[in-house]
Amino acid sequence: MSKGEWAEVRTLESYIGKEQRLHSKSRGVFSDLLRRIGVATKVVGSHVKRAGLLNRHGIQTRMKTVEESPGEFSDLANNIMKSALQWLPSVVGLASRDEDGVVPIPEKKGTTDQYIVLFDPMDGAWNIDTNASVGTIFSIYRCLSAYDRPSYDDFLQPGYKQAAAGYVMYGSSTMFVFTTGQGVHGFTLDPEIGEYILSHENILVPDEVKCISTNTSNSGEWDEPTRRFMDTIVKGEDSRYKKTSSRYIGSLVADFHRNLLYGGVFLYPANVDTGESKLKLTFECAPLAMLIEQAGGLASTGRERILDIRPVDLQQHVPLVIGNRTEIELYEKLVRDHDVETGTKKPSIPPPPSSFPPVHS
Ligand code: FDP
Repeated sequence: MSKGEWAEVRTLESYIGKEQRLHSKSRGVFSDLLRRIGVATKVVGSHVKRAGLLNRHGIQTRMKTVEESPGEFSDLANNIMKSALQWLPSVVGLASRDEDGVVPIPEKKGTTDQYIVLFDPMDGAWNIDTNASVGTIFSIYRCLSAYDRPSYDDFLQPGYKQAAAGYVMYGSSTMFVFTTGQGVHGFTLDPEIGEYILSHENILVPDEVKCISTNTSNSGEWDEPTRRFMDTIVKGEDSRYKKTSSRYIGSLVADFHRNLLYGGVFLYPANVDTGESKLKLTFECAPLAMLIEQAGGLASTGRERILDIRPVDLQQHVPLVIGNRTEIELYEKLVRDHDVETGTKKPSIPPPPSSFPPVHS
């Protein structure tokens, strides 16, 4: 490699370092945390690559257990993430999609820069045995409590307070995609040298709807606005949707990632009878909402901006419609119109906060 070519190579390590240097008061604590997530996901990714050989049958274990209990492979990823993060002095709170409550971790004394990390260790685990892409999602908040132990409320902050969010997709390549509120950047793992290399800087969702992604076998449970929305995109006359294709992997990270790069909408709407969706606000929806907004798109329940929702429970489920701004606004309009028609008009969507809080301590 020539000197010029080397100058072009930017690793996750060097990128984080560069971002850190922009903050004169930064002590590198936040950067260390991001780096640690990078290392942990390399370990998870190396196991995913050998999943077929390790006899860790995510799907089979899952099918033996109740629907929401994690499979063996999810357990492995969960343990790797916990081991990697629990000893960091800055991590005072940890929560995993696969565990009830918060994860017990060693008490940290006297650290000034304290963070809460929430993660979904193995999203889309049902896909593992078919070699389809899966992912790890993470979300980082500042701990607001003045004591060394965070309170439960520290874990229940609205998504707009996230200091950073991201995911790692274990697909044909392994990609680390994250935002600290300064755009969305993607790094591809070079397996030869074991480094994440900057491959997608400042990702912006294209203003076209290449893909519409939802589990259509749930269509019998959709509400009226969701039906109208899907009809507009799938059957409608609007030239904007002439080239739209239906694409659904059933692995949120993979469906989101594809739509982020190509343009499109992912929906997991509420079941009309229960009002509930499968996806979890804190572990799945809020981090992806921060990413999509940073990439120029939107994420909503239809009635509320995802990032404005203050969770009431760590494992809370919310409907999610996420992707291109124009289509999410259309979905919200259809919901509003329907609420007016049926006389159940809900409060209007609150304006977004001006910005994400600054990070880098
Ligand atoms: P999984 O259960 O395999 O972990 O929320 C978890 C999730 O996958 C998402 O990754 C995925 O988008 C969704 O569930 C798929 O749910 P359906 O099978 O109901 O479509």
